[in-house]
Amino acid sequence: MILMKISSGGDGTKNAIFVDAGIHAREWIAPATVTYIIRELVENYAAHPQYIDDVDWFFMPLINPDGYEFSHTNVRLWRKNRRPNDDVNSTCIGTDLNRNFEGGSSDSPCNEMYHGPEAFSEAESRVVRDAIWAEANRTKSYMTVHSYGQYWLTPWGYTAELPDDYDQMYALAAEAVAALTAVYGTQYEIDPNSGPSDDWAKGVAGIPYSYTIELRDKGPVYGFLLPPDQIIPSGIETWEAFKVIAENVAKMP
Ligand code: 0X9
Ligand code: ZN
Repeated sequence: MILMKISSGGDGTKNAIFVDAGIHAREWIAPATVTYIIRELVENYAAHPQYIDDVDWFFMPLINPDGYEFSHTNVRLWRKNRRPNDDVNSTCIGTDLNRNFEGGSSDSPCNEMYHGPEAFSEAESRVVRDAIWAEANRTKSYMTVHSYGQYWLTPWGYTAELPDDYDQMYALAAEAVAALTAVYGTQYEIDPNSGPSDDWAKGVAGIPYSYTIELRDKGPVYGFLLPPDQIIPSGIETWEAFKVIAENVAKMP
């Protein structure tokens, strides 16, 4: 699992942004879009140095590598990781890593949303948890990138109650989504209904602007099978949203 830090240096006290993608194997557009953003930041640094000079970035572009590989070689719509289950009575394989951050969801190993034998039973979710913890005190935004549906989701997922700072979370999401939509007109819906990893990042690790982003498209024809000619447009429009996040994170106290 690759953790990439992008920084212009300094004493490690700049505000930071943590991004992961590919927790669900079949959501191929997510690692691709995040890779596009990494490329834009690094290779076009001279065109917009402030996005690296003013914040530090931590990227984990593919946090379910075994599942991702399996979705290329065997089962295109695989979702979970690939660790065999401890339950000897079950032949089903894999845990939904985005249910392994907390309790709830399915306790059946054959279910697509199986939460695993206990929270953080899986190596992948432990690695992500530890990487987020290591920089949590200066990380202002955590974004976990998924597909599909074109949603910018805010906590919480586990309760219908809204976080105390929901208005600020919504305002930043709205500014980011407006910048994204301005490129090609792609519509995103902002909803309070997040996934377990950003609930954890906000509720436990204390990262205020934690979001789940569900990229293109809206289905039902393509869905997870997004045509390759949408990869670059997804990168271009999502980069505009990330710029807004970075500009705001840079200004945060
Ligand atoms: O179910 C998930 O983990 C995420 N959706 S996905 O289709 N990419 O798998 C986030 C869902 C957020 N919504 C709910 N918590 N219901
Ligand atoms: Zn997903």
